[in-house]
Amino acid sequence: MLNIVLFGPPGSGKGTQASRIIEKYGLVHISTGDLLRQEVEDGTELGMKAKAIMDKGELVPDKIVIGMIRKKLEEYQDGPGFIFDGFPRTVEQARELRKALTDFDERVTLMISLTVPREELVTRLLKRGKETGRSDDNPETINNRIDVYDRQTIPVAYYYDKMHKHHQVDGVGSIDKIFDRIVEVIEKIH
Ligand code: B4P
Repeated sequence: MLNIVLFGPPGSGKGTQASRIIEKYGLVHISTGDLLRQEVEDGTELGMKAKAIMDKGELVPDKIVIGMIRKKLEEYQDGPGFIFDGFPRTVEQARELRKALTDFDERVTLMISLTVPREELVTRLLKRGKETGRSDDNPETINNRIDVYDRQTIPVAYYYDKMHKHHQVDGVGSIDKIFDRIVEVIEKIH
């Protein structure tokens, strides 16, 4: 299996690049953001709880997110591999992912981290907010999401660094160019 963690701050292009990677490698896409937004749309109890947290730009509790991931892993355990988009976002989530994959005799193959300056992140997310009306793409929430990333999510990069699985990719430029940089990293390892 090829199991990729796609990492980076909000607006760094994770969702955008994940679709390209899936097209090329046929991986199963697991985006915790998409899964949570689906719960919100379905009006479930979990979704109602998650919406309030997401609208503030905070992280949904680890327990909830890990439960959703385990369900997906079980569903697609015989597939070609996974792309984890926007997960793990805390060291606790990274540890739990490791445990869950070990249960299936699997592991994270590599982690790709997209680097983009804060100013560019804000510009991209404000643009998306205007175009799609996504409720967490407003100035106040965007700034908090980036702060939360710096505080709670950056340590995940050190976690994968220690295992020599962390690969940084410049996330500025055209979508095609960034995709080429990602493929170069994947091909070197896989
Ligand atoms: P996510 O859905 O993961 O949202 P995101 O970080 O903003 O990334 P997204 O994939 O949507 O955007 P992308 O960078 O591709 O999370 C939303 C919320 O859900 C979180 O704040 C949190 O509350 C909760 N959550 C999710 N996962 C969680 C977890 N594991 N634990 C706890 N809570 C969790 O793209 C952004 C924009 O940039 C797009 O409009 C795109 O068109 C544009 N773009 C992309 N590449 C570009 C490029 N090269 N140049 C110019 N623009 C580009």
